[in-house]
Amino acid sequence: MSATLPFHRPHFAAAIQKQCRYLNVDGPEQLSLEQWYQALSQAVLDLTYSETKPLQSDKRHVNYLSMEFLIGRLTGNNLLNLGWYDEVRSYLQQYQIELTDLLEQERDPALGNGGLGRLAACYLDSMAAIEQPATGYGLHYQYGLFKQSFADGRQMESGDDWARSQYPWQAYNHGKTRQIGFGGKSRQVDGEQYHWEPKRIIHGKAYDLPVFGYNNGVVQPLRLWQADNEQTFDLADFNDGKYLRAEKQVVNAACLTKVLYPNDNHKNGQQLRLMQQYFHCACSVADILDRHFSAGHTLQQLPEKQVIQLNDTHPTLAIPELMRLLLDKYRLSWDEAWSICNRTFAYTNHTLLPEALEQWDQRLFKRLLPRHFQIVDKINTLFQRRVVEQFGEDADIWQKVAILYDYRVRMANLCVVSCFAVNGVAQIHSDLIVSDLFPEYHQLFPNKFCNVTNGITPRRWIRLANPNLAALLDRTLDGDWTQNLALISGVEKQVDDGAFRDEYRRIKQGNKQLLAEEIQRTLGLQVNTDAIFDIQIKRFHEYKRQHLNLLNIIHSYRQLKDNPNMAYTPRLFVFAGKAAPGYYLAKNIIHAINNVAEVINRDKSVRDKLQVAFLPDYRVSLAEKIIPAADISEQISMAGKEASGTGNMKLSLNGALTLGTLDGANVEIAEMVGEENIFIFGHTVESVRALLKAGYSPKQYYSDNPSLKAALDFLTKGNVCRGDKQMFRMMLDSLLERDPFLVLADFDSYVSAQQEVGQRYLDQEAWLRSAILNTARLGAFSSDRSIRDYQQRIWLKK
Ligand code: 26V
Repeated sequence: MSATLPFHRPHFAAAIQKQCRYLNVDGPEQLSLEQWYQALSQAVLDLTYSETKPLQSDKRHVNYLSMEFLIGRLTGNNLLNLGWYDEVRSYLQQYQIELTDLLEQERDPALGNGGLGRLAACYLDSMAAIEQPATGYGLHYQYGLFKQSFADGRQMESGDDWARSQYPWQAYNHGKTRQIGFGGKSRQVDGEQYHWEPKRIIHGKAYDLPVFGYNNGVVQPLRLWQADNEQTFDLADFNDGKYLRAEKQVVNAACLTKVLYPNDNHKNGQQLRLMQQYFHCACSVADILDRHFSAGHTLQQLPEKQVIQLNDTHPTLAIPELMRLLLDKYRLSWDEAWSICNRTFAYTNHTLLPEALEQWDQRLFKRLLPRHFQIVDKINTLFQRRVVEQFGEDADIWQKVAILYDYRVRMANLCVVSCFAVNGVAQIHSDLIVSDLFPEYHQLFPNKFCNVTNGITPRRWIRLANPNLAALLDRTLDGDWTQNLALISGVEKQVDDGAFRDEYRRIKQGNKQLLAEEIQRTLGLQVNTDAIFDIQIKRFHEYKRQHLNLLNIIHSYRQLKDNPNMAYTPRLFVFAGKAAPGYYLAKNIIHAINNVAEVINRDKSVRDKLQVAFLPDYRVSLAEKIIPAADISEQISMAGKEASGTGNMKLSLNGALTLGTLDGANVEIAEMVGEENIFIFGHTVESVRALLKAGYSPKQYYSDNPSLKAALDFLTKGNVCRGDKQMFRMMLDSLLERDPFLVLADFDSYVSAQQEVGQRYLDQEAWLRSAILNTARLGAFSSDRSIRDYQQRIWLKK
């Protein structure tokens, strides 16, 4: 174990004083809150710069390649991991500065879409914590995910120029600039030897962010590549006198990392996206080789010293890029190069949705990356021989497993063929990968496939987000649960202890009060903090079924209107989440929720019983405010569609009871917490299959179920649609004509489960017990455990 970094108050004071000089103020007393934040984070960087050290270890170095890292705000997290949080808080008190207010000044870089990006950030935290040497490689987007606001209930998007004002946690790394080629030709030089002559070159500049390990003095980099417009003139065009065309390409180069693609679980065939992917891979692979050689290792040692973990198929081009370098630059034979690649790359699959599986147009691919195309073509041809050996000449099988097919390059297939390991992100998902997505591959390579269930870092998701719960755990448990979350099972012994129960209840109530204040500030809505806080926070997607939640809300509202004296446990429904700007149906659902919310929240007759709050601009820092306040965690995807989910883990660990389907990690959460402490409803993977096979007719459900009919019809009546019956047509047509995610088929079961939730909440003592048991039994969902699984099941294999 490395040692923790001591905190020297005088050194710290001096570092702040130095920042005051940079900021042109006389002393700390004169700093504004924003300046305090700048001074504090810079001071921490200065003080840690020479003190922390990269890990010295014989372990294989993990190169985690991801197009997305949703890192969240860093200052609080870094202070916490350094063990300086309390000292800095007390230091600030002499200036009447509240550390939490200061931390609110920080931007929350949105360099990812959702679960996949946040998972990458949790994994960096865990690798530093458990001393797994690692480098994160990503892109330095100028604009992160758009900011969301609402206008008349509709989603509005605006740009998020996150690093425009000074962002203290990144450092430009001068020595690491790369030159990346695009286009041009691949020429045969002699015999089997090829040489790629790109048409143009784009520079990749490295920005490093520090990832501190928890209490161990470790720091390792998250390296983000930014495209640069220096020297990007197409020289040939320039000399031809086509000056303007040459200049246009300067603009293009600067565009390359301009913006994060805002799609999530949906494919996007644009050239710029493919260029981003190659740029990310080429910069990262070159950097990995540099580091490997600097450590004195040989090419043959690459698989023994390095592993390249691909976060979904987005960084797949790293495979042909490494092949190209091994073949063309280092002059290895095909077999030698292939053997190295084959033992270096591992692939994590994050979705089964067919529309999210990446495929590139072959002509586009070839035009942009001619040499890489040749390499992929050869991998495909050699693989075809293998398939014929195993299955004979079978066109149906080839159609499924081919890498090149129908003028498309299929990235997932390239990954499975080239990597030594393929993993899913929850047990049910990994099983479905083998049984539904890649059964033929499983026959060919039975040992490649495994499961690593996702996890979340307890540092951010308890210690930082829920400090009062953290303090209670500190007092209750022996040993540091922050680095060994398995210890949290010790809470189970306290479940009947009066003092512990009172404290746990008080903390939840306090967190609900804080969220109520946030809702009041952002929406001007005063909410009832005795209500059940029922939370659905995630990207908007049909398969996640926010509209199922909405239909139950409408159903409850109608019942309350018809029967004002009926027994109903007060509810606050909270939503947060963004829809991809081009995903009109998802935006239509957002609009519907906002309009229904407005009607309900304005209706005095249901006030204090039913309220709906849709908080705009969901992001990591907002999640930290919502999650500790949750009573119910909505995880209601159609079974088989949500690969894992990670919000489900955060909510349950913080004492929310899950209301969910048997999908993704919900299945494992149910096993851990026990069926008395979770609400499971709806079709299962098997019954979904049977229903679809028998022929599913949503209209039938509509006509047979008067409550469902009334709930759907509500959306075309009165104030909700402001007299415009067409307003929610897109959503209604989809539900009534196709309903691809069985919303109507699960309506009854969901409504019953919601009624049971209301009943159970009336017994406050039993509810509290369940909440405590959720916290106590979720230790296995720490991302430290996930990383250890990766070590044992994947990174130790070669
Ligand atoms: C796909 C695409 C397609 C091309 C355009 C840009 C883009 C961006 C992201 C994606 C990712 C789709 C896969 C994904 O995010 N999966 C989620 O991964 C989480 C972490 O494993 C998991 O918890 C969620 O269940 C799963 O939906």
